[in-house]
Amino acid sequence: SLPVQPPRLTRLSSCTSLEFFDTATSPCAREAHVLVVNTGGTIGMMRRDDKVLVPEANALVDRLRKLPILHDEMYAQQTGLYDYYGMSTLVLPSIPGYKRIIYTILEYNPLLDSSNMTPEDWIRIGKDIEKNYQSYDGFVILHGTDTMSYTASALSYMCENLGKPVVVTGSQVPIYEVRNDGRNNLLGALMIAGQFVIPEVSLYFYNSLYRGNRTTKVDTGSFNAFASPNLAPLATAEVDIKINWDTVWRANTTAKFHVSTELNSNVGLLRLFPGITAATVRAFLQPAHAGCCPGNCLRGTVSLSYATGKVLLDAGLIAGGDMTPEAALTKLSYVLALKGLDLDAKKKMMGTNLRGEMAVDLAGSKLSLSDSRFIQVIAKSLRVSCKEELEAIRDALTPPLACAAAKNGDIEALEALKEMGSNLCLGDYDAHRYGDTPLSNAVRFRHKEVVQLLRKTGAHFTRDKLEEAGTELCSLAASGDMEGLEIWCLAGADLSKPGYNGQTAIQVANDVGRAEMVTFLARELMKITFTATPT
Ligand code: ASN
Repeated sequence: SLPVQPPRLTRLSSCTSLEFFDTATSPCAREAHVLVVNTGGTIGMMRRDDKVLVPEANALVDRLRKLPILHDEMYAQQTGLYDYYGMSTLVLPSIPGYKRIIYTILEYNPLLDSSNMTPEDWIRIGKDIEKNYQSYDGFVILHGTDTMSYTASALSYMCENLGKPVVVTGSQVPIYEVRNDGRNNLLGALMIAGQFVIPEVSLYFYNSLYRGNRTTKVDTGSFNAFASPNLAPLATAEVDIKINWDTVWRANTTAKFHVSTELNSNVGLLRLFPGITAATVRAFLQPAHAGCCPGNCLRGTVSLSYATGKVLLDAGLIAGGDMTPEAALTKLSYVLALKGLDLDAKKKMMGTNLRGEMAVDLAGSKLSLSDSRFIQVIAKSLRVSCKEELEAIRDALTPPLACAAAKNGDIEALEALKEMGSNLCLGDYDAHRYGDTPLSNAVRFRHKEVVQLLRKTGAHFTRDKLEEAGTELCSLAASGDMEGLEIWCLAGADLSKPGYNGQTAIQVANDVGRAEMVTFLARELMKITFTATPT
């Protein structure tokens, strides 16, 4: 049950530092914010009198608000949720051991049955993720099941250097019906997107989280509609949520997140069958010029050890390994559209594992997270060997190391930590006392480049910290500290946020006659006005 507390705004304006309130009973110190993009699908459909299912516009938020397992109205009221985020935002009830998951719904118009979706729709989703990337901890895409695996596969390639979870989900029965799978699917997807750093495009369905580009729809009549034939689930949500951390795919770079929105539409799927003629194949390949061969079986890989396979390879076919047809098709579309690569490089890419869509020959060089040398050295010196212990060490060590690196302005150390798969948004071991995160340390110790690096990898301040920032901004304005204001601004602070006495930084700067600072603040405020946020 929710600890009784005064509304957020009163509480924040009556104290100036996080240390003043009891964080053990302050759930808002532990909130995660997820953006839910509602593209359509059965999950939000209504059954007409003639039993036909049709999408229903502008209904989901209000309907979810009335479902206590998906929304906690009391918490929303007590914390001023709507004042802060608007009426499209909801909050999950408290789940022991979890952050409070706040979610904002962005609904598409028109809502689509996924069998009517095209690559244009994938691009739209990708753009919305990119536009909102810095403001959210994770993303849930509500989508129809018919083409969900195609969308998840396409997004997995389009999202380059992804550092946050993108979970695609939907349902077989509308969320408003008495017996339905939508509530569980949405709830599970939200919990995973808000609580865990699984920086992949994944697909959550019927208690399992799969890598999106490994899935295929296998059943229209079962709640268990998807299979991932060649890769075990990334997570299972039974009595406990168990994450298979060693399987989780991570971009091993600190490069900026980017969504590639170029896709080549001259691609197609041709199923080889006994008796198919050369003329059929030739006619099919006319416009496309490219062929990649995923297996015809659900499970397993294309075998190159047969004479027939060899003939196809000699004819220019690229073996698709254990990719699903959905993963192979969308990969072809993505790779062919890449700029600055010749055809040979593109062919090579088709046979390379880009986002965990195909098994790799580990005789090669790629190291997995648990092989990371640093962790091994530590593990050896501490005499641990099993996977769980290694993970525990990594999870315990990397947040304080990241905080220390941010404090010292050590960009190289941060890059190394990111390459190990650490989440640079996480707080220090004592975050619950001081609220330290790498980003807050970088701001406090004024390391501009570190702030930029952290923002690039998606780090952001919590709502509390941003609320609190108003007072800090005013005091910086009063003391004429331009550098301080700049760094807060880089870190994502809202310059229009008032301080404890209701004045904003620009008013303070004006009152004390700092003309240069007023100009600076006015310019920055203008920029913010033009940055779109979803409502
Ligand atoms: N026809 C629906 C869709 O793909 C099926 C579903 O969502 N269960 O949009």
